[in-house]
Amino acid sequence: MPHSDRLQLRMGPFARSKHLIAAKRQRGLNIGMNESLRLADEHLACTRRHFLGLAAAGVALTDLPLLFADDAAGRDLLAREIAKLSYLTPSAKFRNVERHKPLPYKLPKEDRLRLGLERETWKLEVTADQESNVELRNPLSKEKGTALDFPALMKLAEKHAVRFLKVMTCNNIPEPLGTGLWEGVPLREVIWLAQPEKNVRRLYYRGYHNENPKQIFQSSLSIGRVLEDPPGEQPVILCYKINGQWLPGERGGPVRMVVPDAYGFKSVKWIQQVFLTNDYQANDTYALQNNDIDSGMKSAARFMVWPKVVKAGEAFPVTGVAQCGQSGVSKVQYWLHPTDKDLPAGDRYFEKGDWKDARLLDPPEKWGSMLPDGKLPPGMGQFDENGKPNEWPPRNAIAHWAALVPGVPAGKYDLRARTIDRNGVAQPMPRPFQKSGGNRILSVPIRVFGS
Ligand SMILES: Nc1nc2c(c(=O)[nH]1)N[C@H]1C(S)=C(S)[C@@H](COP(=O)(O)O)O[C@H]1N2
Ligand SMILES: [Mo]
Repeated sequence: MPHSDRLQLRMGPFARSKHLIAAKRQRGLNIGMNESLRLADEHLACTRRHFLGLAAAGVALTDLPLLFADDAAGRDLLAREIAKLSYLTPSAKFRNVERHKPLPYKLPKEDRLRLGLERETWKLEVTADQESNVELRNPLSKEKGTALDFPALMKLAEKHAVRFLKVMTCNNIPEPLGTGLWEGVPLREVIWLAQPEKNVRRLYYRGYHNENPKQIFQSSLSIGRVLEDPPGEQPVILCYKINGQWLPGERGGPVRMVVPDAYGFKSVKWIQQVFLTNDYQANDTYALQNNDIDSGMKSAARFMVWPKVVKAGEAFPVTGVAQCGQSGVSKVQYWLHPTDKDLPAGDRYFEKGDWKDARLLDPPEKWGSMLPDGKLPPGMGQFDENGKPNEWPPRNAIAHWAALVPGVPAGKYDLRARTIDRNGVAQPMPRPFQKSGGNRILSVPIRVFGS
């Protein structure tokens, strides 16, 4: 993360897995966990099922790690937690990336109403960039009384609403911020209301910024990306719901942009203004911070749960999530390497490691307790009419993975994980530069003791 981001980022409340804390306390467990990932609870439900399945199939799991133990206490604890768990991250558990002071959603309600930060008063303007020669027949503006309001957006939603899964990831933060089921109206429907005629190459857009130019956070897209979606890709949307509920203020509500194939900075929250321009250059806030603002999502494996300490010769479980970028994910691999043994020389991207296949877990049966019966609604992008994913994992979303690592002699080890995309290319290739999305191969330390 660049220095400037570190200063500006404000994190959501530290939402560590209650289940893990309880399990740790109860059993004196010493497990590692990716504290910044808000997917922990959801994840445990999926992966535990996998390990119990292995045990049931007769795979010998000596001393199946306590986290996954099937004794009565563990079962109760897990059953209670599993009931709440899902693939989707509850909105309140996302990590927030926001830089406004005060935060728009923390203003008093009467201010939010006055400033268009509530559904009752929200308005979106779609106008021509004054420095450009765009021809627009019907600008949607507050001044002319033609701005789009929430009822008008809902009217469009009746006919055009779309829903899809997307993991929100900041290109400068290795772990995903959260996975949502986002619902909205394709932005192009609103662009067409404004009747652009010619000289339009890009659009740029911004959210509420406390009427302070220094707090403007804006992003841009080519008009082409907004008007047309490549095969298998979802549209750019004006999003008003997450996980079946109205989009809350902390997630960018009442309405935010969601750009399915892009990193988080394109998905501007508290959206209020769109400008059409004939400028051919991007003017994203993130462009000024050395970021590659044209980058599509990358595939990358991240850790969720691993043992910090294991016994020599005993197999142990490790789990994680795989973010599915534009080239998909065909598998996840892990590599356990003794810390004091030299790494292969000149092997910058760990291509010569002794990589072993992990298991990519199937789509969950229950996606989230916030959905009726945990089921996805009908009409999901990325899924067919029977609710089957067109490909797994879906592009721009995630899948859970798990591996049972065979026992090794005592010593200190580094455990690494990586994805292989659908072109057969291993992370962090084909795009290893971090300012287009942090996809470095991560490692966690594991200590193996005694015999
Ligand atoms: N208005 C506004 N929108 C914004 C931001 C912001 O600071 N202000 N941050 C962006 C960045 S950099 C990211 S990574 C995502 C994070 O989305 P989240 O807070 O819903 O997790 O929001 C984007 N949208
Ligand atoms: Mo970001």
